Amino acid sequence: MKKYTNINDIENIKEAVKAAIQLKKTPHQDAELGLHKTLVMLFFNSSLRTRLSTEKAARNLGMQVMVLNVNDAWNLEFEDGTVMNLNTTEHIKEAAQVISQYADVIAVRVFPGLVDKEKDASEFVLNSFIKYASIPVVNMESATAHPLQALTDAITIEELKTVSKPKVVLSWAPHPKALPQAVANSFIQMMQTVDVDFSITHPEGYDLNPDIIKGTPVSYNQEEALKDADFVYVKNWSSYTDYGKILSEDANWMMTRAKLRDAKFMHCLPVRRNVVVEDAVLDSEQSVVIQQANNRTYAAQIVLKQILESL
Ligand code: AN0
Ligand code: CP
Repeated sequence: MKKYTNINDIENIKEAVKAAIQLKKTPHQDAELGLHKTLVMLFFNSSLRTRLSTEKAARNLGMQVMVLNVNDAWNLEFEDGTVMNLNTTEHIKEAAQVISQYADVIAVRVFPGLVDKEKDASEFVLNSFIKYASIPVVNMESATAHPLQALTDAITIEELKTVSKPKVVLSWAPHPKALPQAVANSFIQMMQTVDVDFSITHPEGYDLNPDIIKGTPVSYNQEEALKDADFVYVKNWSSYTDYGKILSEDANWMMTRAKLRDAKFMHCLPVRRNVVVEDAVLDSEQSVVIQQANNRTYAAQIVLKQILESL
């Protein structure tokens, strides 16, 4: 694999999910593969899981890891041909090439601004790294996608399912801050790829990019959508149509034990307790959020492994 910027970069997702479940049993089986290879992780935004699990995965493969919080480096310019006499100090052209001298793989986390829809959709930061770096690029959550999380979620569902084709529902939840659509987008694409009965529920005004939704059923009636669900994946996102806006903070959309019934509760974390989901769910046996977080390591490890094999 030459890059991992969206889930389609994985040639065979079913095989990758299986391989990740196997890696979980023998995480050090490829401890030599990454010897003398370096992963540089660049963070434009906060992270707990992605940062630690990706580093852990790289170390399991014998790699060296360097982490740079981009706010500690020079202010980057992304526009071509700009007169850089304002706040930006270094152009992405140099920065990406320089990082490529020190690393064998570069991973980037960069959230959307949620102001300019076209600009966010262009993935200008991630794509600039792809354009100017001479090494493989891994997406650690970009403006529109979080493919490491989606792979994790597929692994978790595969491990925990008790029927061959489980019913999976993505349910919107309220949140006081405007959040990206990235996690939802990648989860939807992943659920469209694996063998599940998948649907989405959210309030009116929260319809996601139709190019991602495609034929997936969407209901504005949460109660109806959740009927007989095996897995309920809860996530907030800000409006896509009224771009970046919070249109509803309706607490009725919070996930509760009563609504969840017998389903497993999934969330990528971090999660706001008693806003997105009530304590009684998170603290119950039905919550699988910690298993999900654990699987982040093996999702990252299978991705890095396939990239190292292609170097
Ligand atoms: C981010 C988001 O919703 O995309 C990161 C989730 C992994 N969440 C927050 O900023 C709270
Ligand atoms: N789920 C996830 O990506 O968590 P972090 O933002 O903490 O990395």
